[in-house]
Amino acid sequence: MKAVLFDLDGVITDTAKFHFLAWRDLGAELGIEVDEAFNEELKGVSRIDSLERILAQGGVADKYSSAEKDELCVKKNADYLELIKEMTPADILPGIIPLLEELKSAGIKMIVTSASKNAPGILDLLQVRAYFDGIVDPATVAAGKPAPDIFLAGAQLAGVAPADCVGVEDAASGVEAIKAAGIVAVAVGDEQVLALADRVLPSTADLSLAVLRETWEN
Ligand code: B16
Ligand code: MG
Repeated sequence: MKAVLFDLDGVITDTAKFHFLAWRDLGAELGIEVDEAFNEELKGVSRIDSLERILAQGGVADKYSSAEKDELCVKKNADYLELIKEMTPADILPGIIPLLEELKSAGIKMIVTSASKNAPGILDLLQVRAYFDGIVDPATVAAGKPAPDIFLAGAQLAGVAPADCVGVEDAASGVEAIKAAGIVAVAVGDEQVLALADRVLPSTADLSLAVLRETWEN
């Protein structure tokens, strides 16, 4: 194992609740209910693809022009940024700093492979950006998760073969993307939702160099 490819939302910090609140409010304005179960399907999914899924859920996908959809995305993101602006290092999920320290000491490359265009700003708020050797810009990859592109780009940014990487994810779409890239997947969360992963852990607190290495070796 030469590199670890990290998802951000749901792995390094829990921004999922803020994405949910912002989508729920936008949905309410459009007369479309976004509940927590539906929100699960939006995890790891890009901003525009999330909006498309919400509009499809409301049966109104054809009612909006692409310019109007862009405007709705801008609105959602403004609400989201307002919600996350007070984030601090206290919002880093349990076990993440010890893991980043262990990986750094072992000389293992660390790359952020998040669908979020806000990832660099969030890493700055959390004061963890310096740990990472690179952040894949999701705007530069052709297809979002569950397509493998972002994880293949992550391996390339690390200068390592996909077979020598481990991807860490919290979302079904993300695990699917990691596996499609031919990369070993460690997931955090519900075993049923994340069944495609090579290993599922209940919490980020269970992540360690030993667990990642052991999963990669097997
Ligand atoms: P943004 P991840 C994903 O981040 C989120 O899980 C998903 O809910 C969000 O829509 C997506 O980023 C895009 O985020 O609107 O900030 O560009 O889980 O891939 O780190
Ligand atoms: Mg995620």
